Amino acid sequence: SAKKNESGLFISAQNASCTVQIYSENIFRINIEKGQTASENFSYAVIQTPLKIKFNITEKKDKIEISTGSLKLIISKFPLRFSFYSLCLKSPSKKNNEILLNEDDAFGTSWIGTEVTTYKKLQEGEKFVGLGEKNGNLNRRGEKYTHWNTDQFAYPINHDPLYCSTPFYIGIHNHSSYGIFLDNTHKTEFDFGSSNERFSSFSAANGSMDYYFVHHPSIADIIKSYTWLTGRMELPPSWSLGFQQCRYSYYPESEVLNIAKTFREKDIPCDGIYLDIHYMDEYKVFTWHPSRFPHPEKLITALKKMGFNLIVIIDPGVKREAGYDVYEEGKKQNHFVKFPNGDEYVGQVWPGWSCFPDFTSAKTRKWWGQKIKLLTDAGVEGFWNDMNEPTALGKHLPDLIEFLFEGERANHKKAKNIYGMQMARATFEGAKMGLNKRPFSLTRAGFSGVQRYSAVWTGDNVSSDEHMLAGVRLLNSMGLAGISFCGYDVGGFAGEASPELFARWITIGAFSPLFRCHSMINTRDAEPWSFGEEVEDIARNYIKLRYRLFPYIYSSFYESTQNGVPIQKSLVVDFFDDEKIFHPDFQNQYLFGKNILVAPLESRQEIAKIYLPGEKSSEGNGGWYDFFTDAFYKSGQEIYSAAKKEKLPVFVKSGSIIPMQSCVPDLKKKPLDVLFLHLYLGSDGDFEYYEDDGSTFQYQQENYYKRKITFSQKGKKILFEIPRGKYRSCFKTIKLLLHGFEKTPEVFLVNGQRERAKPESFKFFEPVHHFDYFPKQSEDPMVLENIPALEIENFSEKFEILWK
Ligand code: MIG
Repeated sequence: SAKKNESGLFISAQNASCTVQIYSENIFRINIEKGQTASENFSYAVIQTPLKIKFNITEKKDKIEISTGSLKLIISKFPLRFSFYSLCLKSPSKKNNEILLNEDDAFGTSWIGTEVTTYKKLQEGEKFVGLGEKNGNLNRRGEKYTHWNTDQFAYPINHDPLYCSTPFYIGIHNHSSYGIFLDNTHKTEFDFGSSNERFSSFSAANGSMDYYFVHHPSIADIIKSYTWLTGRMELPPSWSLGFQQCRYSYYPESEVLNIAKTFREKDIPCDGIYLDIHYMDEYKVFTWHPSRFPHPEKLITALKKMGFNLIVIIDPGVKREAGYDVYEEGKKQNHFVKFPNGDEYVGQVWPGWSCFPDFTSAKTRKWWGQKIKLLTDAGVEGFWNDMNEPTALGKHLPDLIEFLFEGERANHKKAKNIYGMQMARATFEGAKMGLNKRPFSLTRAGFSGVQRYSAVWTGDNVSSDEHMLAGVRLLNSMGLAGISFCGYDVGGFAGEASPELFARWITIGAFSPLFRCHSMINTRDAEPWSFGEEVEDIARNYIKLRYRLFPYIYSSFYESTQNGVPIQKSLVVDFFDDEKIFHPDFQNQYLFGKNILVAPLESRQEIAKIYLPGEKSSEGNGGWYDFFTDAFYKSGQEIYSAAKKEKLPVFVKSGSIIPMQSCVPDLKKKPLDVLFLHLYLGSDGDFEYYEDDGSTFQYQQENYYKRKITFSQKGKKILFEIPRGKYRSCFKTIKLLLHGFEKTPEVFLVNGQRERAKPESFKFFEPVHHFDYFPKQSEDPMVLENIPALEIENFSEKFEILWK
């Protein structure tokens, strides 16, 4: 029997009950439980409640139909099965009322012991993508994955599970796509037809079958809906988008200062330096080692003078030691995780036997946040949460330990996957209070929604070519699960990179959201200058390029805070209907921001095979430009491109608008007052430019400079809309560089005024010095000559540029 209510309906079946809730036009929640009661499942991940929208329900003898304008669910009664249909597909190849997903007739949702599983029919040609930090191919068909936050040092590239769990995937078939988010923190499993041709399934070891079905015609919108449900990242401080140098571990303070000085002497931009566990006194969290770091404030002030922020590691384990105030306080105030009989759980981590704060308690998070103040008071602005799977030096904590879980109470089996995210939350919220400006926070473990509190990195990778490319795929996949700010250890954590590998890795890393070098204790030096002068030149070139691209990158981050669309964006987001992008040769390719295509490749490979996606149209001249040479290629073809280590294959889509600035040593410094706007002709395009002070929360009071720029190919027109917001751009002049004219028009009309374009040369890189046999410069100077450029000085009002 079914009962209609405000947000959907409640269904009572023979052995189970089911709540269907309409969250939005495009999101339906299904929650199936044993027994006849509908419980309000508490969720750490979901921050929304159902929108008040209209939906229709019709009930017949054997089925119930429930629909919004976009999505229809047919629930058959005997047996209870769920089928989803699209009502929002419009193009001829994508038909409405076609099945998006239905269930295995025999199995539907069922239990084995406490484990609950939902079986969906494999659709014809169905592909699966996403699931966050998961190894493997872009298309996950034929594989099975587990979500169980795990500390795995030097994980093999097919290893599963890793550190962070986001049980959200996207299914693709029949020119259409949908998303499923299983909101259950227990161990969950996703089987995409791994040993059968009949079903895909998802299951949870315990708790209810609580999932959200999301559907839109585009994957970007599916991610937008998923991040509406689970939240989006807050705008990070601009400095955290610069280059960051890490090491296990830099100490004492003189070494830290030396590293900082070397960056400046060598003219390599950098914004952050990390302290790993050796900065603490006996690895005790919230302490400083007395001889290695006797004057943290002084050190931090000196670093800030040179343009660096300090980021420190924080582990959850609190050393059990009489007289250690953090331990004593935590014990007295009841902050630590306990066994069911009330004894403290004690596990072994870096400081020795340690207790674990219960981050699923609001009181404990607050306490932790106040401790963070000890660090912010010293001037720390970056926080690196490690070991929060949680792990006892790679070992699993006992299942019976207990967590508050916001009053619901839970054992470790239920709390494990959420622990890391709640630690990141405690750290982030404490840091915000302590700093009163945007902190940078990084975490290893997390769960769906972790993006609200922290960036995530992919843990202990290895210095190898295959790991470098596997890492690219990890980030591509994390972006599909709402984690826009993510990164891998450039150069590889475990093992040692060859100069070639380090060079390639840093060029790719320059086009990743979090750009950080890190390496393991007792391995070779791994700073950008540690691999010889040739590699140093390459590293400098690409790090500088990253800094020059800052206006583009920052605008992309801003956009992602608004719609959750990944910054490192797998090609599947824009081109899911194109078979080719799933091909192993091309699956690593991604877009960095809206329009820059990156084609990563192994270090020794000197020729890249690349697929340039997009429709092959006879009309128009849409396509891709080689970023460094301006060579133009039509969409929808495979090409080969020279890819020596100093030239990563990077392309820009026609119709792109890419803003760039002059290079700065660190992003707290203002660039020169010219904003370079590169426009690539060929198709229509637009870009939302975004700027603010880069560090405070003032942008939340409209203290930003936001401006839409649109380009019409047919109309031969570029339009700059009136800037929105109260912030004043730091740029005084726009230099518009027009790429792709076969013949430059004689005159341009800038707001009606006749102007001539001046030929400009644009230099990407300084020559690289090769030292193989004898000193020689790179053959390719990477300068673009004769690009028509227009200089616009007064650009505060709306204006347009026309040509014939
Ligand atoms: O047990 O803090 O993934 O980045 O350097 C190892 C030392 C603990 C693991 C992290 C790694 C970090 C290391 N940590």
